[in-house]
Amino acid sequence: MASKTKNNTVDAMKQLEKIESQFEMFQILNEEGEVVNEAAMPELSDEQLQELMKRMVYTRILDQRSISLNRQGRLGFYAPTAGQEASQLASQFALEKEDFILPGYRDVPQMIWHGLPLTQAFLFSRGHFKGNQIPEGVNVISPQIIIGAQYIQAAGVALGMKKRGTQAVAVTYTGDGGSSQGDFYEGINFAGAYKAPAIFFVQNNRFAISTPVEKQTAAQTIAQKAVAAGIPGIQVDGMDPLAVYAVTLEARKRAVNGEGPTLIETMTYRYGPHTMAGDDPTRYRTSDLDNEWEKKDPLVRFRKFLEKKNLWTEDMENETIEKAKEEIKNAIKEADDTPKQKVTDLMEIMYEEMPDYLKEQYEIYKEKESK
Ligand SMILES: Cc1ncc(C[n+]2csc(CCOP(=O)(O)OP(=O)(O)O)c2C)c(N)n1
Ligand SMILES: [Mg+2]
Repeated sequence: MASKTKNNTVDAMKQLEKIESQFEMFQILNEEGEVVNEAAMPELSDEQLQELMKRMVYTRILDQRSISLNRQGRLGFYAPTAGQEASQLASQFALEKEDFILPGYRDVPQMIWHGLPLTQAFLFSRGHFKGNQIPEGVNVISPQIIIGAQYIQAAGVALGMKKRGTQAVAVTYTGDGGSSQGDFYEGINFAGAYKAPAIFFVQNNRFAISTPVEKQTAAQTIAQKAVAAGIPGIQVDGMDPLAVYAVTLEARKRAVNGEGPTLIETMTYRYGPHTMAGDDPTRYRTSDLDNEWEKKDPLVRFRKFLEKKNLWTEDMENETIEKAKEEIKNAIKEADDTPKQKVTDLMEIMYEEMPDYLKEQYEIYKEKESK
């Protein structure tokens, strides 16, 4: 028998509505490139603003070239990035070299701007082991394919940094779909409990392959999931590079000051398919939705902002595009010139000391490869 509701029962719905209403999207530049939040403007020099624009233009070209190279059969796995440049590059722009990035499969741009040579990004795409041999001093690990697993690893890296007294942060990225995984909750909860210096990004591009975010969660925002972990959560306009930069910088400051992790939800969109492995977005997204988001484009918005300040010209844009094309051409050539990986390579790099049961197979392959 259902019991009668008492008058003094907590109004749980009201409590939820109150919490959800607090999570407003933070923005500095609107779609027209106008500053709508002067007080929050980050202190960036003219050169830094230009550099950020260059990186976004460069990365848009890298995306276009990577898609073509994939279609020509010259690249393997590739997850398109166009649309997500502000979310990816403005967040990395707020980091220091000693910070450690734990990326997902779509986050190759952040790895490159954190120091990974382009050739290695191409080798990673081809499944070559040299793509995963990150140079000393470049603080990134290979992109995570298991959705959400990088959140757990980031919590661990951040705790390690804290224990060593390193003045740096662990930064990780997942998607809206990733925020449904158990690892997501375990990661933010653990980092919160230990006040570990981590920044957890959820790049909410509205779809997990074909699943819309509305089917992913009943929560109004992903940022509010931070509340349960007892850490700050911020929803930011992920098409606005200045807003993304500003919230990342603040989260970083808090983390190195010993104040613990932050969850940042960037509202963004991927223009292309999920990956190049046959996904067709027209089957689950309308052209109206695509158009709505293309109007928010981070490059268009930031270009308008810079042009008004006389900080960006067509010549600068073309120079950046040419530089990108030239560097991409050289990097792909270098990847082509890299010796093909052999079975014995994989066996050699896997173990410091090869187990006896593999030694026999190793000799067989060594013999085959010598012919
Ligand atoms: C644990 C796990 N489950 C399922 C998959 C298959 N998978 C690959 S990408 C993806 C969707 C992820 O969407 P989201 O987190 O929103 O990231 P986005 O691709 O949109 O950047 C899924 C389900 C996987 N890689 N790992
Ligand atoms: Mg997504």
